[in-house]
Amino acid sequence: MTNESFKSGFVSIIGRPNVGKSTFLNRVIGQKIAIMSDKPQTTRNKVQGVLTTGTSQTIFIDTPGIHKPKHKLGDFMMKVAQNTLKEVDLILFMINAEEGYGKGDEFIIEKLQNTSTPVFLIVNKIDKIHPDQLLLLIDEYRGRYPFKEIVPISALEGNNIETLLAQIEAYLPEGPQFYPSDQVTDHPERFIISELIREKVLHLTREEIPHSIAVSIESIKGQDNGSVHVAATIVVERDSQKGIVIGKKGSLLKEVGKRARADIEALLGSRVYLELWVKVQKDWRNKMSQLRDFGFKEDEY
Ligand SMILES: Nc1nc2c(ncn2[C@@H]2O[C@H](COP(=O)(O)OP(=O)(O)OP(=O)(O)O)[C@@H](O)[C@H]2O)c(=O)[nH]1
Ligand SMILES: [Mg+2]
Repeated sequence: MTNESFKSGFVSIIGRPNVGKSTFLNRVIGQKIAIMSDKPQTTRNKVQGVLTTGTSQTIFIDTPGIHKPKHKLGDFMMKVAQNTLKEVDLILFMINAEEGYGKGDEFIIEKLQNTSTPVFLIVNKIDKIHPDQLLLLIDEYRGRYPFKEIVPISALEGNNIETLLAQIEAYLPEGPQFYPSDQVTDHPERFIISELIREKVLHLTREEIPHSIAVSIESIKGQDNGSVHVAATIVVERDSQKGIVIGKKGSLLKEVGKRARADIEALLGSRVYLELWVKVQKDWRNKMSQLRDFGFKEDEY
């Protein structure tokens, strides 16, 4: 890059679970790199998405929703979210316009008091509320923290995203292009594939299952005919959960496979043969050794 005024920087997206952080990231990147669901605590690890324009490169960091941890995995998720507050150029604190100010936000604002990084308040899901309600909500938050900008958006419908991107660019420092223009994430395909499979299980199951699963990719092999063979294991905590994930005569697992295969084919741009297994590993969320096996490595963050 010879252009001296090129800007680049890191922007972290934080907020309570389920406010739409991952939906926003995917919308901005224009490709699905972070999984989304209507269940809280969908995102477990940070996901970086890279947006390159003619004048700037922004690396967005999607983080797990901030909540009170109940197990080691939860502790890990909170550390990931909090560590991303350090060494970024801008923080986007996202809230759900439908919910008012709550304890969770209070906790996040406390954390923000310790940083000198500029913070935007992003009011998401404005498609769900009346404009009058929006003004009241903004007033409620404005007094609690010196936000540099307050930007209402709908990540789902795309409202006001371009305006927000322009405001973000204004806050980025001059800097080099860190990633090639066509690279949209720094995550290996392996990770995204395991996440896409996990997302389908989240969508097709209820209650305790979504939080009890992990997906591990055993192998990804290109075939002579140009297709790709993926073998993956869905890990659950109890035998009863294994039964649920497999479903009657294997019906649920089959549906997971069908939906995940379609997404993985879109990601890889080739035909995919997906082989899925289900395995029980008791209480894996509380075992550090198993968390590491599933790629939750603290020292990387
Ligand atoms: N109506 C509406 N729904 C939205 C909007 N943005 C996200 N959602 C929905 O909100 C739910 C949660 O979205 P996610 O993107 O998974 O939320 P998240 O903040 O990443 O959640 P965690 O990873 O659990 O912290 C999904 O069902 C989305 O479709 C929006 O602008 N409007
Ligand atoms: Mg998320």
